[in-house]
Amino acid sequence: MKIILASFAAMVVTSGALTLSSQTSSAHAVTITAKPKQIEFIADVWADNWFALYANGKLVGEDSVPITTERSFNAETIKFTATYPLTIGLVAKDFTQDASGLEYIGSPRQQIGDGGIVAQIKEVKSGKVVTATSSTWKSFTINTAPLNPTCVTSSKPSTDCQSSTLNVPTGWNTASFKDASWKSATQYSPQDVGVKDGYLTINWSPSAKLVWSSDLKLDNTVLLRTKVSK
Ligand SMILES: [Ca+2]
Ligand SMILES: [Ca+2]
Repeated sequence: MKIILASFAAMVVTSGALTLSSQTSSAHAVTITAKPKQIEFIADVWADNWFALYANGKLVGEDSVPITTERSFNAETIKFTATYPLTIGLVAKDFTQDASGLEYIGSPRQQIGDGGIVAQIKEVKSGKVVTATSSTWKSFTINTAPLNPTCVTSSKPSTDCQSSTLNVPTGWNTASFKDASWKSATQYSPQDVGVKDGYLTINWSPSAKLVWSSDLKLDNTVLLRTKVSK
């Protein structure tokens, strides 16, 4: 009976509305942790030559044509479910025949190939583009080859060309990863990248830009990431 009276005494009427005093509401406070809402997304990705797509650290799709394929210019459309805040990670790889970084080795076309990737991610329900690759994304280069581009004319590039490969940073595709030391992705024009095949089949949002590290030719494996807070 005492408790009921105490609670009643703490209630005040303000402008006709019944309000609990702060003392009463804090005494009865209940913390409710809402489960983050699962949202359906759809991603369009085109890569010269290969990619893997991560959402909140989880692999949600990858290029169906292996990186061992010399000419691979297909686009992929990937559906996945994830929650906000949404951290998107892309592994982007340019094809190289071996560690030299070259392609068409031993043929008259022996050359240093180039990369390039574009992606847009929409909410399935609203169709709204929630993120798309641009210079607002961060990039980190894992593999560079050749480090000595003059080796492109060598008759034995596999021994003459030098390369550099870093470890993939742990947790690079998760929300908590500190990417302050990463560089802004570099935007390229369709002409720079030489877009073809699958690129032409997707209706790209104007916000979706072709990106890579600052070196479209010599950097062959690049990580890209962004965070979308909703
Ligand atoms: Ca390429
Ligand atoms: Ca290359």
